[in-house]
Amino acid sequence: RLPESNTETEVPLSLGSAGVALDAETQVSQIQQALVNNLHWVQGKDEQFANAHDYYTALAHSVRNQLLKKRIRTAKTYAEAKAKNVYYLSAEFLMGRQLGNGLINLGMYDTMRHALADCGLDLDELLEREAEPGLGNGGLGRLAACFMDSLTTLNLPAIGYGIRYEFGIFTQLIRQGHQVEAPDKWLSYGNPWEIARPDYRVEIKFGGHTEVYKKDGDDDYQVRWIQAQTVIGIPHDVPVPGYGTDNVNLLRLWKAEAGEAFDLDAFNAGDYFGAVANKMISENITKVLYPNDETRQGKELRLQQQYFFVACSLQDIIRLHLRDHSNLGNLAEFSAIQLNDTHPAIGVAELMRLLIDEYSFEWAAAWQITQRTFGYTNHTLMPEALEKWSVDLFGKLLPRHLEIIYEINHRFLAQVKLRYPNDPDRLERLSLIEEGGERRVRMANLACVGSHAINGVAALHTELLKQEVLQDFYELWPDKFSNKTNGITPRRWLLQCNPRLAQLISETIGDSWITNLDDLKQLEAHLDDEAFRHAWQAIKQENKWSLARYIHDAVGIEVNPDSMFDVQIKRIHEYKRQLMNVLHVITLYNRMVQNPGDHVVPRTVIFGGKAAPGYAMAKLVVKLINAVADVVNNDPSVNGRLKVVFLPNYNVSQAQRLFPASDLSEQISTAGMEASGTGNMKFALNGALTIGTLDGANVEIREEVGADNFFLFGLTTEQVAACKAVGHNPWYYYDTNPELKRTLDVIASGLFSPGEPDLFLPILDSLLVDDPYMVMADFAAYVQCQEHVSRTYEDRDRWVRMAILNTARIGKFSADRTIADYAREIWKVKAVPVAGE
Ligand code: GL4
Repeated sequence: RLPESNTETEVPLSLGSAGVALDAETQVSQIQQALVNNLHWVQGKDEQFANAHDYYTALAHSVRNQLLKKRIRTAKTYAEAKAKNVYYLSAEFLMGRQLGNGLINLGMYDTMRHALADCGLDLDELLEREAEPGLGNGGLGRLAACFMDSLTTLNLPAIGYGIRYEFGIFTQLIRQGHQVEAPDKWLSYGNPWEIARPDYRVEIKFGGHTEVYKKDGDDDYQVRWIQAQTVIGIPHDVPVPGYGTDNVNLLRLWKAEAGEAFDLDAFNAGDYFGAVANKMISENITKVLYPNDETRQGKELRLQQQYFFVACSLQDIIRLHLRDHSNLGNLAEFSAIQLNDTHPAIGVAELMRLLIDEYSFEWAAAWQITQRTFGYTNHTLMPEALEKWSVDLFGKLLPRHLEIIYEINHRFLAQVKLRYPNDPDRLERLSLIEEGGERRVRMANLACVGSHAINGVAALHTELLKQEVLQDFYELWPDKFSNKTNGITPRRWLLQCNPRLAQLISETIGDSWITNLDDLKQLEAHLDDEAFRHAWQAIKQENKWSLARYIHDAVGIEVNPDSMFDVQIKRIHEYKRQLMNVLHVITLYNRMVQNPGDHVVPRTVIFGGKAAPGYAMAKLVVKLINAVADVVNNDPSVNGRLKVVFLPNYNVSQAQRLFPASDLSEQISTAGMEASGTGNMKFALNGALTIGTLDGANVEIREEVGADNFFLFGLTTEQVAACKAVGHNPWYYYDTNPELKRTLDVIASGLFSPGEPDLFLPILDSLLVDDPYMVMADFAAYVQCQEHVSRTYEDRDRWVRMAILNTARIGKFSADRTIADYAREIWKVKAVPVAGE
């Protein structure tokens, strides 16, 4: 039922752009024409042989063509405007699937669905064919992706720079309840969204030594770096659409390839295999994403990855600057480079090296340009995440950078000494080099010294940065510090993932919320409209039914869509306290076994999340969740009133199914440990209520939605600190709380580990020996708060009102607001809108 293909080279689709509005019939037939052209001329197949993947690829190319058309005009507009650009440097971009998002942002989604249905194709089915680009671990990488969406939607000229990992975050399998990792071969069917740009290749040096020399006709000495190895960086560009705009920005990801000159030596010496081996070593740099969140991996390859993508990006930024300007003296006026955590912090030393060694700037001038150009965002208070590289390793891999860091440090500490003449401890703490034991380069200190702006990602987190982790820097430069509370894109996290709710909202208050999320406030005026509340509830119910089907297909568990969907989805980490959640589940189970006749509010407790492969305790928690699920789900006396689900391989695509179907959002980290959280925002936006501690952005979410519409429990940051100061005694809680005692005893009894009675001993030990995450201390308050949650859920009308208020009052957490704040206060960049066709 598709038309004949034609040989026009330009696909004649012109939807979503301002200007000529085609009538619906013409639009549909043009979409079908584009699709068949791409099927034939991109995939080289016709309808007789094409499979779903071919149709997906053809469709992706149709959307990509629209994006590229806009991109070409965007590039022209930006070049003419000579405007200031944002360069967002991040080792992770967790973009999620591109096709659905591209269709939404281009305004083509409904027309496309219709056009495909008209020729017997199901859009949803094709969307499922796309491999998820999992180029990040969790919140930090996903934040970078939300920021790209908002940067473009706000028409800000921006490039996201990162790494094109051949293998993204591992695929999580569950075997006998244990996590097993499998490689993520996301590129095996090709990637229609990227364009390789070998013409913008750059050369990156590694290793070797430095030497002093005199430039011709110059009296001054210069330093040059004689490398041991050269690696080539090839940029791969992914177009990033915004919502309702003709601007299209770029995500530019670097792939490492072997540098030829070096291979040739070995080749000419007759060492053919040696030459090829060298090629493999180079290409390893961008092979695989390190799967740790909140822990550092002190591996040489990780430092190579960091330097590689930063050095590639800085060369690219300089190339772009020199295209429009005669020299680099005004770089900071036209470029704002943001460091997404310390992973790209080596950029400070690399820009200094480029300016001084390659472009002959004096130190002072180079330093001023560098500081004015960089901004640094800190994303965690966890000490195990603070990056420190051994001076030995650093000097071996980046000898010139180590010299430059020593020089930065020397000048910096001289300045500190002037201000604090008799304070050697402070000097020691501020130093870029950690002494005592193995000397190490402190990347957070390098980032602080080399940036003009330092920010945290939620109000509480920024305060704790100022008081604790970065206190000395705050005392030195209070004006450098500011808070930028995280946000999420309403496009992917409501419009795309929850179309039914999005439609109800737009029918009720119009669709301005899509780009101005504060407009959701207007929903409050409809709170007393019974029909509206019913419609709201019916949508949640439909979403729960569809999640129930998904759960059944994924893990074979039958869940009751009328039960409360109680959801905790995030990386598995002790501080996030999935363990406390499971202990609550076991407690509910114990009650059912002991008092089978008691009335209970039925719950489905859903978990999703990956554990770092080397994080034994987190993996054991995954096993415990699955073991508890096995017992609870198969005990007839429970009678379906409690179900436990661990969904394997939590990722962005799965998240898009989970948030819209959730009733209760678990945000239960130990106070003072979660920098912000962003899943908390996605739940509330989709009308789930939060049970949470006063941690990260929870504090501000509660402020916005109102204390009455948030289930708060647990110790505060100050109380946690006070408790630890006097010596926290977990046994006290075991001895005085009979339900908690029973819960731990049941685990110890081996009920959840038949044949392996000692399996969960490390968990019990951790709880009873030092309980660093205060699970024992917060448990009673958590259980009590959960009872309050259950009682509230029984009053369904009250619950729906609270849910509506959560959605209505969550506008602050749009990434559009976050990005507007960065743009105004840190980057000083202005919008450059691209004119419609
Ligand atoms: C994180 C924080 O843990 C998380 O709270 C925050 O929301 C996110 C984005 O700012 O950054 N830091 C690291 S490391 N991983 C994260 O997800």
